Amino acid sequence: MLNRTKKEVEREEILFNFFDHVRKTGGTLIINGDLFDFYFEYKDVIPKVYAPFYYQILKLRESGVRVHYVLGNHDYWVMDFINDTLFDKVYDDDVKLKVGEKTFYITHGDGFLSWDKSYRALKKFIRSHLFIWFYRSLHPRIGYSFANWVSKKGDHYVHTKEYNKKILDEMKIQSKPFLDGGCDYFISGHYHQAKELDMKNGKLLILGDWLSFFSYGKFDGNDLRLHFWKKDEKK
Ligand SMILES: [Mn+2]
Repeated sequence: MLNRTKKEVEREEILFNFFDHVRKTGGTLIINGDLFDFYFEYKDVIPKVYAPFYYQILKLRESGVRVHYVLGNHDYWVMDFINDTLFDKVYDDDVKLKVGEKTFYITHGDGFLSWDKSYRALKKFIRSHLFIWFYRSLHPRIGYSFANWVSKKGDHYVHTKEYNKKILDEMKIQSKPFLDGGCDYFISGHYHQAKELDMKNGKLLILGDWLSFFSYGKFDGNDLRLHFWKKDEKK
């Protein structure tokens, strides 16, 4: 079997269990980035460790659910497999969507913090044509080993209360112009906290994650709410 920890397999089961639920409800599923710990696609090569996941997405789509994907900072480097084969729609940047009367601003969220200047420079660099061309020319064994090393090094997604509050206060400031400018909802991932906040105009949603929160936003045609899969709906 593929080289994964017990925890990873358990999380995957919970996610697929959620997908079963979405297959029954129908609608559109928008995945807001960082679904993969690391995804880098080559002209003729895709990572095999996610094969069960690819299968689940195709199954979802076969049942009539549309699946959109907003690229995150762990999985930005996609090609035609992700863009054309796997998902109905892929966004390589923030996206504004109108559903009925409501306008959604959806961002993965990385690079939004005002003090994150060096990260924004790094982000620009690792998304540049030159960097991607260079990285793609490395053998996948090297590219993946390096990325896994970086990823494990930075694997501290459980933050202190103070840090989370600082992020939330900043995201309130960052989302305000969008919400004041006509968006009903500002949705961000990335920050590993699950928050639903009514703002002066509209609502700020920070989606949490599927590592410890198992949380998601659900729009019922009228309002967008944050849900917790394990607590609310797991049958
Ligand atoms: Mn992220």
